[in-house]
Amino acid sequence: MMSVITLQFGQCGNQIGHHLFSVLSQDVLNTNSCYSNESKERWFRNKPDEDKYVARAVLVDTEQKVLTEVRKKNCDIGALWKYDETNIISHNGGGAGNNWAYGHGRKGPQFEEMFMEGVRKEVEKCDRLLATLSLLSSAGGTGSGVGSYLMESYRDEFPTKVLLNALVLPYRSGEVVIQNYNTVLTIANLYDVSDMFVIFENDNLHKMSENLLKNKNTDLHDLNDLIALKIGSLFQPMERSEQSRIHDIICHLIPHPEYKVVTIKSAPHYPKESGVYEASLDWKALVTHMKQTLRVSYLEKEPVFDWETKLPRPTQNLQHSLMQYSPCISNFLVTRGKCESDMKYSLALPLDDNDLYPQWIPKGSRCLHVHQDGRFMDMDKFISLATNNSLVRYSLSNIVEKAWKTYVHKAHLHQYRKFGVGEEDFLESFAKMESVIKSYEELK
Ligand SMILES: Nc1nc2c(ncn2[C@@H]2O[C@H](COP(=O)(O)OP(=O)(O)O)[C@@H](O)[C@H]2O)c(=O)[nH]1
Ligand SMILES: [Mg+2]
Repeated sequence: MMSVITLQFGQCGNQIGHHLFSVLSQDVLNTNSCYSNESKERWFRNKPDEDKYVARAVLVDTEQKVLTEVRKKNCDIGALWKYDETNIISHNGGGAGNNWAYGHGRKGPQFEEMFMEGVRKEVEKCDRLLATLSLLSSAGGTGSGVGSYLMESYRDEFPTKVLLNALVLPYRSGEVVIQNYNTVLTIANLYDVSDMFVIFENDNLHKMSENLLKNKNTDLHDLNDLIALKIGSLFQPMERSEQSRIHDIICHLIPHPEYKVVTIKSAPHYPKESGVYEASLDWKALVTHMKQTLRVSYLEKEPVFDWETKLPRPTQNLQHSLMQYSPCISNFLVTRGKCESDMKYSLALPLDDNDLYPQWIPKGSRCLHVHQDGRFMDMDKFISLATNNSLVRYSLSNIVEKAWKTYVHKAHLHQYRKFGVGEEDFLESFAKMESVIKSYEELK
């Protein structure tokens, strides 16, 4: 059986990690789902003499706050799982100052030995290591800077293992200015080290939480619930399906190393209290809804509207002449929940349409669909679409443009120079980002 090791970096990474393992454990540990054995083995280790499953995870933070909470939750008597205390790695050094350079140049090296020790121990405890999944935000200093540094160390020691990054992009407004610098440096430095990025945008998640879950006081934990569901629905094993092997998901989604950025669309999301809602939806409506999320406006070729923040509607016909889609490299559709078998095989067909892909993408490598009759998180139906497509360029170029505007005024650069990140490093990172954005722009 094959396993995944999760790496949690900084406040965001560690908070998401806790939500993720809670979702995964809820999904399988107390039910007899068809993939529970495989799933337990994938995410947890279980020693018979221990009372709880132990997450295959290594946690790193430069601050104590989040890890202290994690340690506290580790002692919850009712919990089904916990972290290995020796894999919780922190320093009393007071944060990374929301500065990629400080995290990368100063703090990263301090953590390296303990971190790699933890990772090696986890690798030894896997029958076979399937992939490593790291969780972090790009905007702070620990996840971004320390995380980048440590993933480079990981890559040096394990050059052939699959490395996935789940990366949270900051809110577009209202946060610190240098978040854009940090994001550029993080993505640029991790691009060649990683096999795939799964990008999460706090703005989109926030809207989903407000519009769909009716959370008027949406906070980061609500966003993390959504992130955990998305990651879980994509990476939980599938019953008897070779394609649920993470390696195959990545081979399909990332056919070319220039295009490594994936987002996960998912539905339905609705307030916990209103269980009636889901029953009215059929699979076709959900697939249509997924396709809608790839729409761009006909003239501006920009995203029309974030369809993911709208409720899917019972079966609707798309008016083809008025629609245009953002060009895709590849799509991976996962459906979990009961479905009649004659329908199962044709479900993903709308996502194979010519109008979604540049001509040079062969028909057979467009949309891969895997289906699982068993429920995910006890939901009647759950659909998720991991999509490698041109829409990401809007988010990436928004960040790069803002970073560049600050950069030409030489604002805040001394804070980076102090820790060894100079003009050349910045220019190299900008160039890397520009080339990624350009590749996505050129998809037609
Ligand atoms: N979705 C989400 N975003 C977070 C969370 N915590 C922090 N962030 C975002 O992450 C960025 C700050 O990074 P943070 O993880 O706090 O910094 P670090 O501890 O230095 O890595 C900001 O853009 C926050 O909006 C979280 O739990 N969930
Ligand atoms: Mg922090």
